[in-house]
Amino acid sequence: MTQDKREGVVDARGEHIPSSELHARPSERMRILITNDDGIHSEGLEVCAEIGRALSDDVWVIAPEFDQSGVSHSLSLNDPLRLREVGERRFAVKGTPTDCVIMGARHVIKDRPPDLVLSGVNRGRNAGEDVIYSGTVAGAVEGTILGIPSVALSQSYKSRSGRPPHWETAIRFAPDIIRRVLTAGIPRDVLINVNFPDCSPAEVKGIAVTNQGRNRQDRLNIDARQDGRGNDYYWIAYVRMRGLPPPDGSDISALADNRIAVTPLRLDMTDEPFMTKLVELFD
Ligand SMILES: [Mn+2]
Repeated sequence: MTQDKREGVVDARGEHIPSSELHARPSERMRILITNDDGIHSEGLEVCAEIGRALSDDVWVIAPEFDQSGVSHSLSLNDPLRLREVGERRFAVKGTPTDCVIMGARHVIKDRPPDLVLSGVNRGRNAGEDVIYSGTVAGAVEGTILGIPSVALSQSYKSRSGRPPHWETAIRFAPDIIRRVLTAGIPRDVLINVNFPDCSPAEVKGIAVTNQGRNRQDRLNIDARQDGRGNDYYWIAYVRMRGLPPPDGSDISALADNRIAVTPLRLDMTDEPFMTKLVELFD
C-alpha cells in the first residue's frame, strides 16, 4: 500500500481507499493491548509484550488465566469473568481471548481505548483452516469488530521437535511489519494475520503477502485410548503430514519456504462469486 496525499491509501490493486474507511493511523504514543490464547503464563505473551514495547511504551497485557488454544471466537456468556491484576498494566481474565479484548477495551482501559490490538505470539502457526479454530486470530478479530487495528502473531514450530520455538524470529521482524502496515493503514473490518516460519532470523527468506491456504483434510484424527479403569477416552490428534505444499501464494506454502506470511483477513466471510449464483437460483 502507498499513501495518497494523506487522504487515504491505494491498495495493492491500485484502488483508492478513503481515509474514512481506514483505522486510525499510529499515533506518537500508541496504546497497545496485548492478548493471546496460550494464557497469561506463556512465553509467547512475553514475546508479544516485547514486540509491543518496541512500538510504544504504553503497553497493556490482558490475557486468559489458562490456555485457550482452539477456543476460536468463544464468548463467555454463562460464566462470570474474573479479572485478576497480576502486575503493572497486566491482567489475567478467567475467560477467552475474545473476553480479554472486550474486558480491555470496554472496562480496564475504557478511559482511553487501545489504538492497536496484538494477539499472540502463538506457540505454533495459525495458517489455512487453523485460522477458524484459533483463539489467537479471534483476539485480533475481536479488536477489529471493536474498530481497533489488530494483528495476530504466530510462531511456527514443530511441537514434537523437543526444542523451543524460534521466538527470536518473531521479535526480530514483527515490529517493522506492524509499523509498516499501520502506516499504510488497515482497511476497516480487515485484520492482519502474521505467521513467522520455523527458522532462525538469519534463515528467513523474506516477507510474503499471502492468501489463507488449505490444510490437508485428513490431518485431524481421533486418538482412542483407555484410562486406568478400562474406560475409553479420546484425544483430537493431528497427524504429521509429509512433503512440502506446492507454491500457491498461500500462508502455508510461504511458511514451508521459510518466508514470513502476512495475510489480510476480512470479517465479512461472504463468498461473492457463489452469492451471484445463489441469486440466480432463487430469482
Ligand atoms: Mn495457542
